[in-house]
Amino acid sequence: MKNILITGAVGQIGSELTMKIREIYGGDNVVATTRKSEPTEQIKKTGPFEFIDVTDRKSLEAVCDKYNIDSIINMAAILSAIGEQKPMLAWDVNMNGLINVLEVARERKMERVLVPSSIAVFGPETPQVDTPQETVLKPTTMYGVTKVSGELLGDYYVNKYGLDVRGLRYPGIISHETLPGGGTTDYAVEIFYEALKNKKYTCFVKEDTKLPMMYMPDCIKSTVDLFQADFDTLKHHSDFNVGGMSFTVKDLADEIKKHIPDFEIEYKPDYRQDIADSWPDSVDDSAAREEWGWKPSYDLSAMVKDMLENLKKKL
Ligand code: VAH
Repeated sequence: MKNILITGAVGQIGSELTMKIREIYGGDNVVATTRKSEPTEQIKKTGPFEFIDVTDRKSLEAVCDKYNIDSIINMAAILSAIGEQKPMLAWDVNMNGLINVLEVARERKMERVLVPSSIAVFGPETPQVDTPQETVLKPTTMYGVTKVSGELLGDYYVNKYGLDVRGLRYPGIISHETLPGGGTTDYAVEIFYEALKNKKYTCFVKEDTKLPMMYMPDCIKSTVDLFQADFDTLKHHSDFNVGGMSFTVKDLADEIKKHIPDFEIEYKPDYRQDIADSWPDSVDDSAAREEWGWKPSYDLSAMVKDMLENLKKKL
């Protein structure tokens, strides 16, 4: 890969992934793009930046041709919570945007496309514990519908056109650099800001809500490892389960209390409880471990310690 384009490069994952990909491939070879959000100074000064809307194929084609792009990392997405408030927007960005990315990559015979998926592909009928790589995919959110469709579309482009498409099912991602944007797992980030600022957090899901989560360094590592994996070693393509850790909100609050003893949490579940309840507690990521050597580094206590240390500096 010599010229890489990243969509959604100002989002929670995209903003840190862009910096890592630039570190590996050279800043000038990685074009960061977003629809309208202002990029950070860091992103602006370390390489090319463009405004594009993935739902507008012409804007995507123009940037791909301007920089002779040979690989696309498509981070642009409307996440689960906003997706339930604006389902047609979620379909438009997540599906029409993806079709544009895949078609532009196919027409230009690009080397590689990475399209994130999510544990949101799973639904109430899916086994909740150690969710298998191959299982029932009947999501109850529009976001989940777009992620299942995205996986099927990605694999179709692999099988029909020989386009090298890869994807991984992100769990909830926790980070201290960029706030998440409209996900159901956002509580696992908000709780740290509130604990440090107010020593109190009102959580929008119940204390026994257990979900698979991953700390951003592991998220970046899994994305880069899959992006760089040898195509011939992959039996799966667009849909790898990847796990990091699994914990309840109570586990997380109790771990934070080890550092902030007078931290208090209360629970006021809202519409996002139903979304969280439809997702698994933990996933079986043996396929990712076998096919491209996936191995997480962070557990709950290491993540909480690092998050608090970094947020204290930031806040
Ligand atoms: C969301 N953070 O909450 C995203 C993610 C697994 C959840 O896809 O929508």
